[in-house]
Parts: sequence; C-alpha cells; structure tokens
Amino acid sequence: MSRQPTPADRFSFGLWTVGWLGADPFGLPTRTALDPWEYAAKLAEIGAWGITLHDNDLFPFDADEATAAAAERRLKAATDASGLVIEMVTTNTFTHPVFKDGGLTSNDRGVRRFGLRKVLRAVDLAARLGATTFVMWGGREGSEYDGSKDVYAALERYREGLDTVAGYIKSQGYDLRIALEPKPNEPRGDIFLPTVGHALALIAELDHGDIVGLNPETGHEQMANVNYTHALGQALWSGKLFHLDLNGQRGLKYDQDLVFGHGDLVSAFFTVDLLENGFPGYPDAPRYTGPRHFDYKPSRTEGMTGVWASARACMSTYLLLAEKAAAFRADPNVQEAMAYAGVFELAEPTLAAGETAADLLATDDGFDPVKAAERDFGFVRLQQLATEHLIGSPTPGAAAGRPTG
Ligand code: GLT
Ligand code: MN
Ligand code: MN
Repeated sequence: MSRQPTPADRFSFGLWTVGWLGADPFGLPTRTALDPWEYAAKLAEIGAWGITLHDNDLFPFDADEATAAAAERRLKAATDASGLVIEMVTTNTFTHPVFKDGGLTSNDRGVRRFGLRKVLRAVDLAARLGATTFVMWGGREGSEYDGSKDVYAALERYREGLDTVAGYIKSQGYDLRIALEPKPNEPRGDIFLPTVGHALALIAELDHGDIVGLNPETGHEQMANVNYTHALGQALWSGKLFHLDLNGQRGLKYDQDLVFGHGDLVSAFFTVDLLENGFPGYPDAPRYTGPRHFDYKPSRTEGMTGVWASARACMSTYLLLAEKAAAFRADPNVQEAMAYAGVFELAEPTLAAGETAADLLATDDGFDPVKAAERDFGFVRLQQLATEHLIGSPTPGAAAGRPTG
C-alpha cells in the first residue's frame, strides 16, 4: 500500500474512465451509469486533484443548449464544491455514426465542417470550465482500405483543421494548448498520426504549432510496439509533452486500457522515473510539470467497488513507483553503475567547443576501435539494480556485486 494520494500529487481521471460501463464489441454494458458530478465527487473523495471530459461525457450529442448549459452548471458547482480542477476538455468526434469516416479528415466535406464546428464549440466549453489543455484524439481519422483515402489530402485537411482550432484559441485569448493523442489503430484499421513521432512531424508543419503538443498514451505507443518512455523522452526533448494518458497494456493486442502498472511494470517504473526524476545526464533538461492523468478502463468484470478500487490502484502504483524510482536514483551503487555504463558520458558533446568537422577529420586522438570494442558497459547490472529496487530487495545490488573487470 502506498500513502494516500493528495491533491498535491495532481492525479486526474477522465470521466469516461470510471464512467465506462463495460460495453464492448461483443457484450452489453455490465454496470449502470452515475451522473458526471457523482463520478467527480467520488474521485475527489479518493484523492484525485482533477478530472477531464469530452463534451458528450457531460451532455448527449443531441442535447439542446439549455440541457447542455444546465449540465455544465451542475458539474462546475460539484467541482467547485470539492475543489477539483477540470484540467482538460476534449471533443467526441468518434461515437456518432456521422463520424464513421472521421471528423476533420472525412471524405465528406459537410461532415468535416460539422466536425470542426463541434471541436470549436468544445474549445469554448474548455475555456469556460477553466481547462488548460484541449486533447485531440483522432480515433476515426484513418481508413480500413488504402484505396479509400487520399493520404495527401487527408493530411492537408488535418493540418487545416488543427490550424483553425489553434488559431481560434489564440484569437479568443484562451489560456489553452492543444495536445494530440496518437494511436496506431482501433477503431480504424489504420489511424493517422499512429505514433508520437508522426504527430511531432505534423506539428512541425502547422502555422500555430507553438500551442500544439502531445498527449501520449502508454498503451497506444505499446500497441505500435514502440517504447513509451522513449516517446515521452522525445516529446520532452521537443518541448511538446503537454499532457499524458497513463494506463497499462500487455503486448500487441486490442487497446486494453488496463490500470497503470498492470501491463509492462518495468516500463512503468522507467516512465515514472523519467516523470519524477528527469533525464539522468541532463538535470537542466525540460521536465514534465503537467497532471498525472490516467486514461484506463475498469475491467468489465468489476462492479462499482472494483471501479473505485481500480482508480485507487492507478494512483497507488504511481506513488509506489515514484518511491522506488527515488530510491533507485539515490542509491550509490546505481550512481556508480550509471557512471560505469556511460550514462552521464552521453551528455558530453561529441565535438569539443568550436571544433569543426574538418578539425575532427584532421585529428588523430589515438582511438583504438579494437580496444574500445572490448568495453563492458554493465547495462545488465544496471537493469538488475532497477529490477531489485522495483521488487523491493532489502539490499539491491548485494548479489550482483561490483564489476571486477
Ligand atoms: C477514447 C480513447 C482515449 C482518448 C479519449 C480522448 S477518448 O476513450 O480511447 O484514448 O484519450 O478523446
Ligand atoms: Mn487507450
Ligand atoms: Mn487516451
């Protein structure tokens, strides 16, 4: 058991996470719905700091203005009463059948105009609720069949849509940044912006890319068989880690949205280590300062008791991993193993100050590749130290010992 989470930990949850009723492509819902403000109140009670939501987590797709406004007032009253922050708001452009070929990149121009209007209205909602991040997950932006989609045109429309939304945010003076959420597939056969790298490349082409960054999700990167902690690292390096979706995924299969840590626990350890302790060789590098946001689904086997137990589990595992990661970094054996492994040496520029390519070519620094190839990096010992800290060995490193050369 970890200590109790507090608002200072800045844990947040999507209303759609604890509010997932368990319907899947093969089965009906297994739970009944509470009202949005009931989920919010309970999240505050168990130690969350914030909540996030889609427009249609708060009011139905076809709600009239009065109904939407009443729901908004009711939620705001509940979050104000419990001290919860509504830190992120997003749009649902995937559930209604009108979005079956996408919102911003549908082949149907009428759908694109409707989708863009829906996104802009959700931006206004986000600003009214005081959110500072606007996530855009283009789950329906993609295709099943290559012949059905002109990819050049789709990327042009994606860019047009994102620049329209970002330009609107600026024109309204909202304190809001967009965070794109990559995913390789599901519900489409192939989704545009399948990974963090693809999204970074698109952001670089935007007119208003300065307020567009990323919301990487653990399981989504892992569904693309890439390393989530590396994805966070590259987003940080690019100054684009605006938000995140922490959860669990076990291998290449459907999007599991498991509790954080219930997938690849070793990877989760290094994710928390990066978020809490930063890059080991670059203490001055950008750090993630945003909410610790969970986007998971309580398994459909669970009743409401299990829903709240699983939300607590996300926070508890994060806190335990943060403790383990702090002890890992503070351990002199680990520091020594990192130095032996060259982890700090990588932070040293390859060229000397002022040295040019011509200087490098003209220099013989007596380097012997055969000798250098004999180097033992000790990466395995370092990983074993991490494993022993993670498992909770009383004296990590005692068995592995120091290298004898
Ligand atoms: C949907 C998706 C999530 C996204 C949400 C934001 S919607 O639940 O599976 O990964 O973060 O639109
Ligand atoms: Mn997911
Ligand atoms: Mn997500």
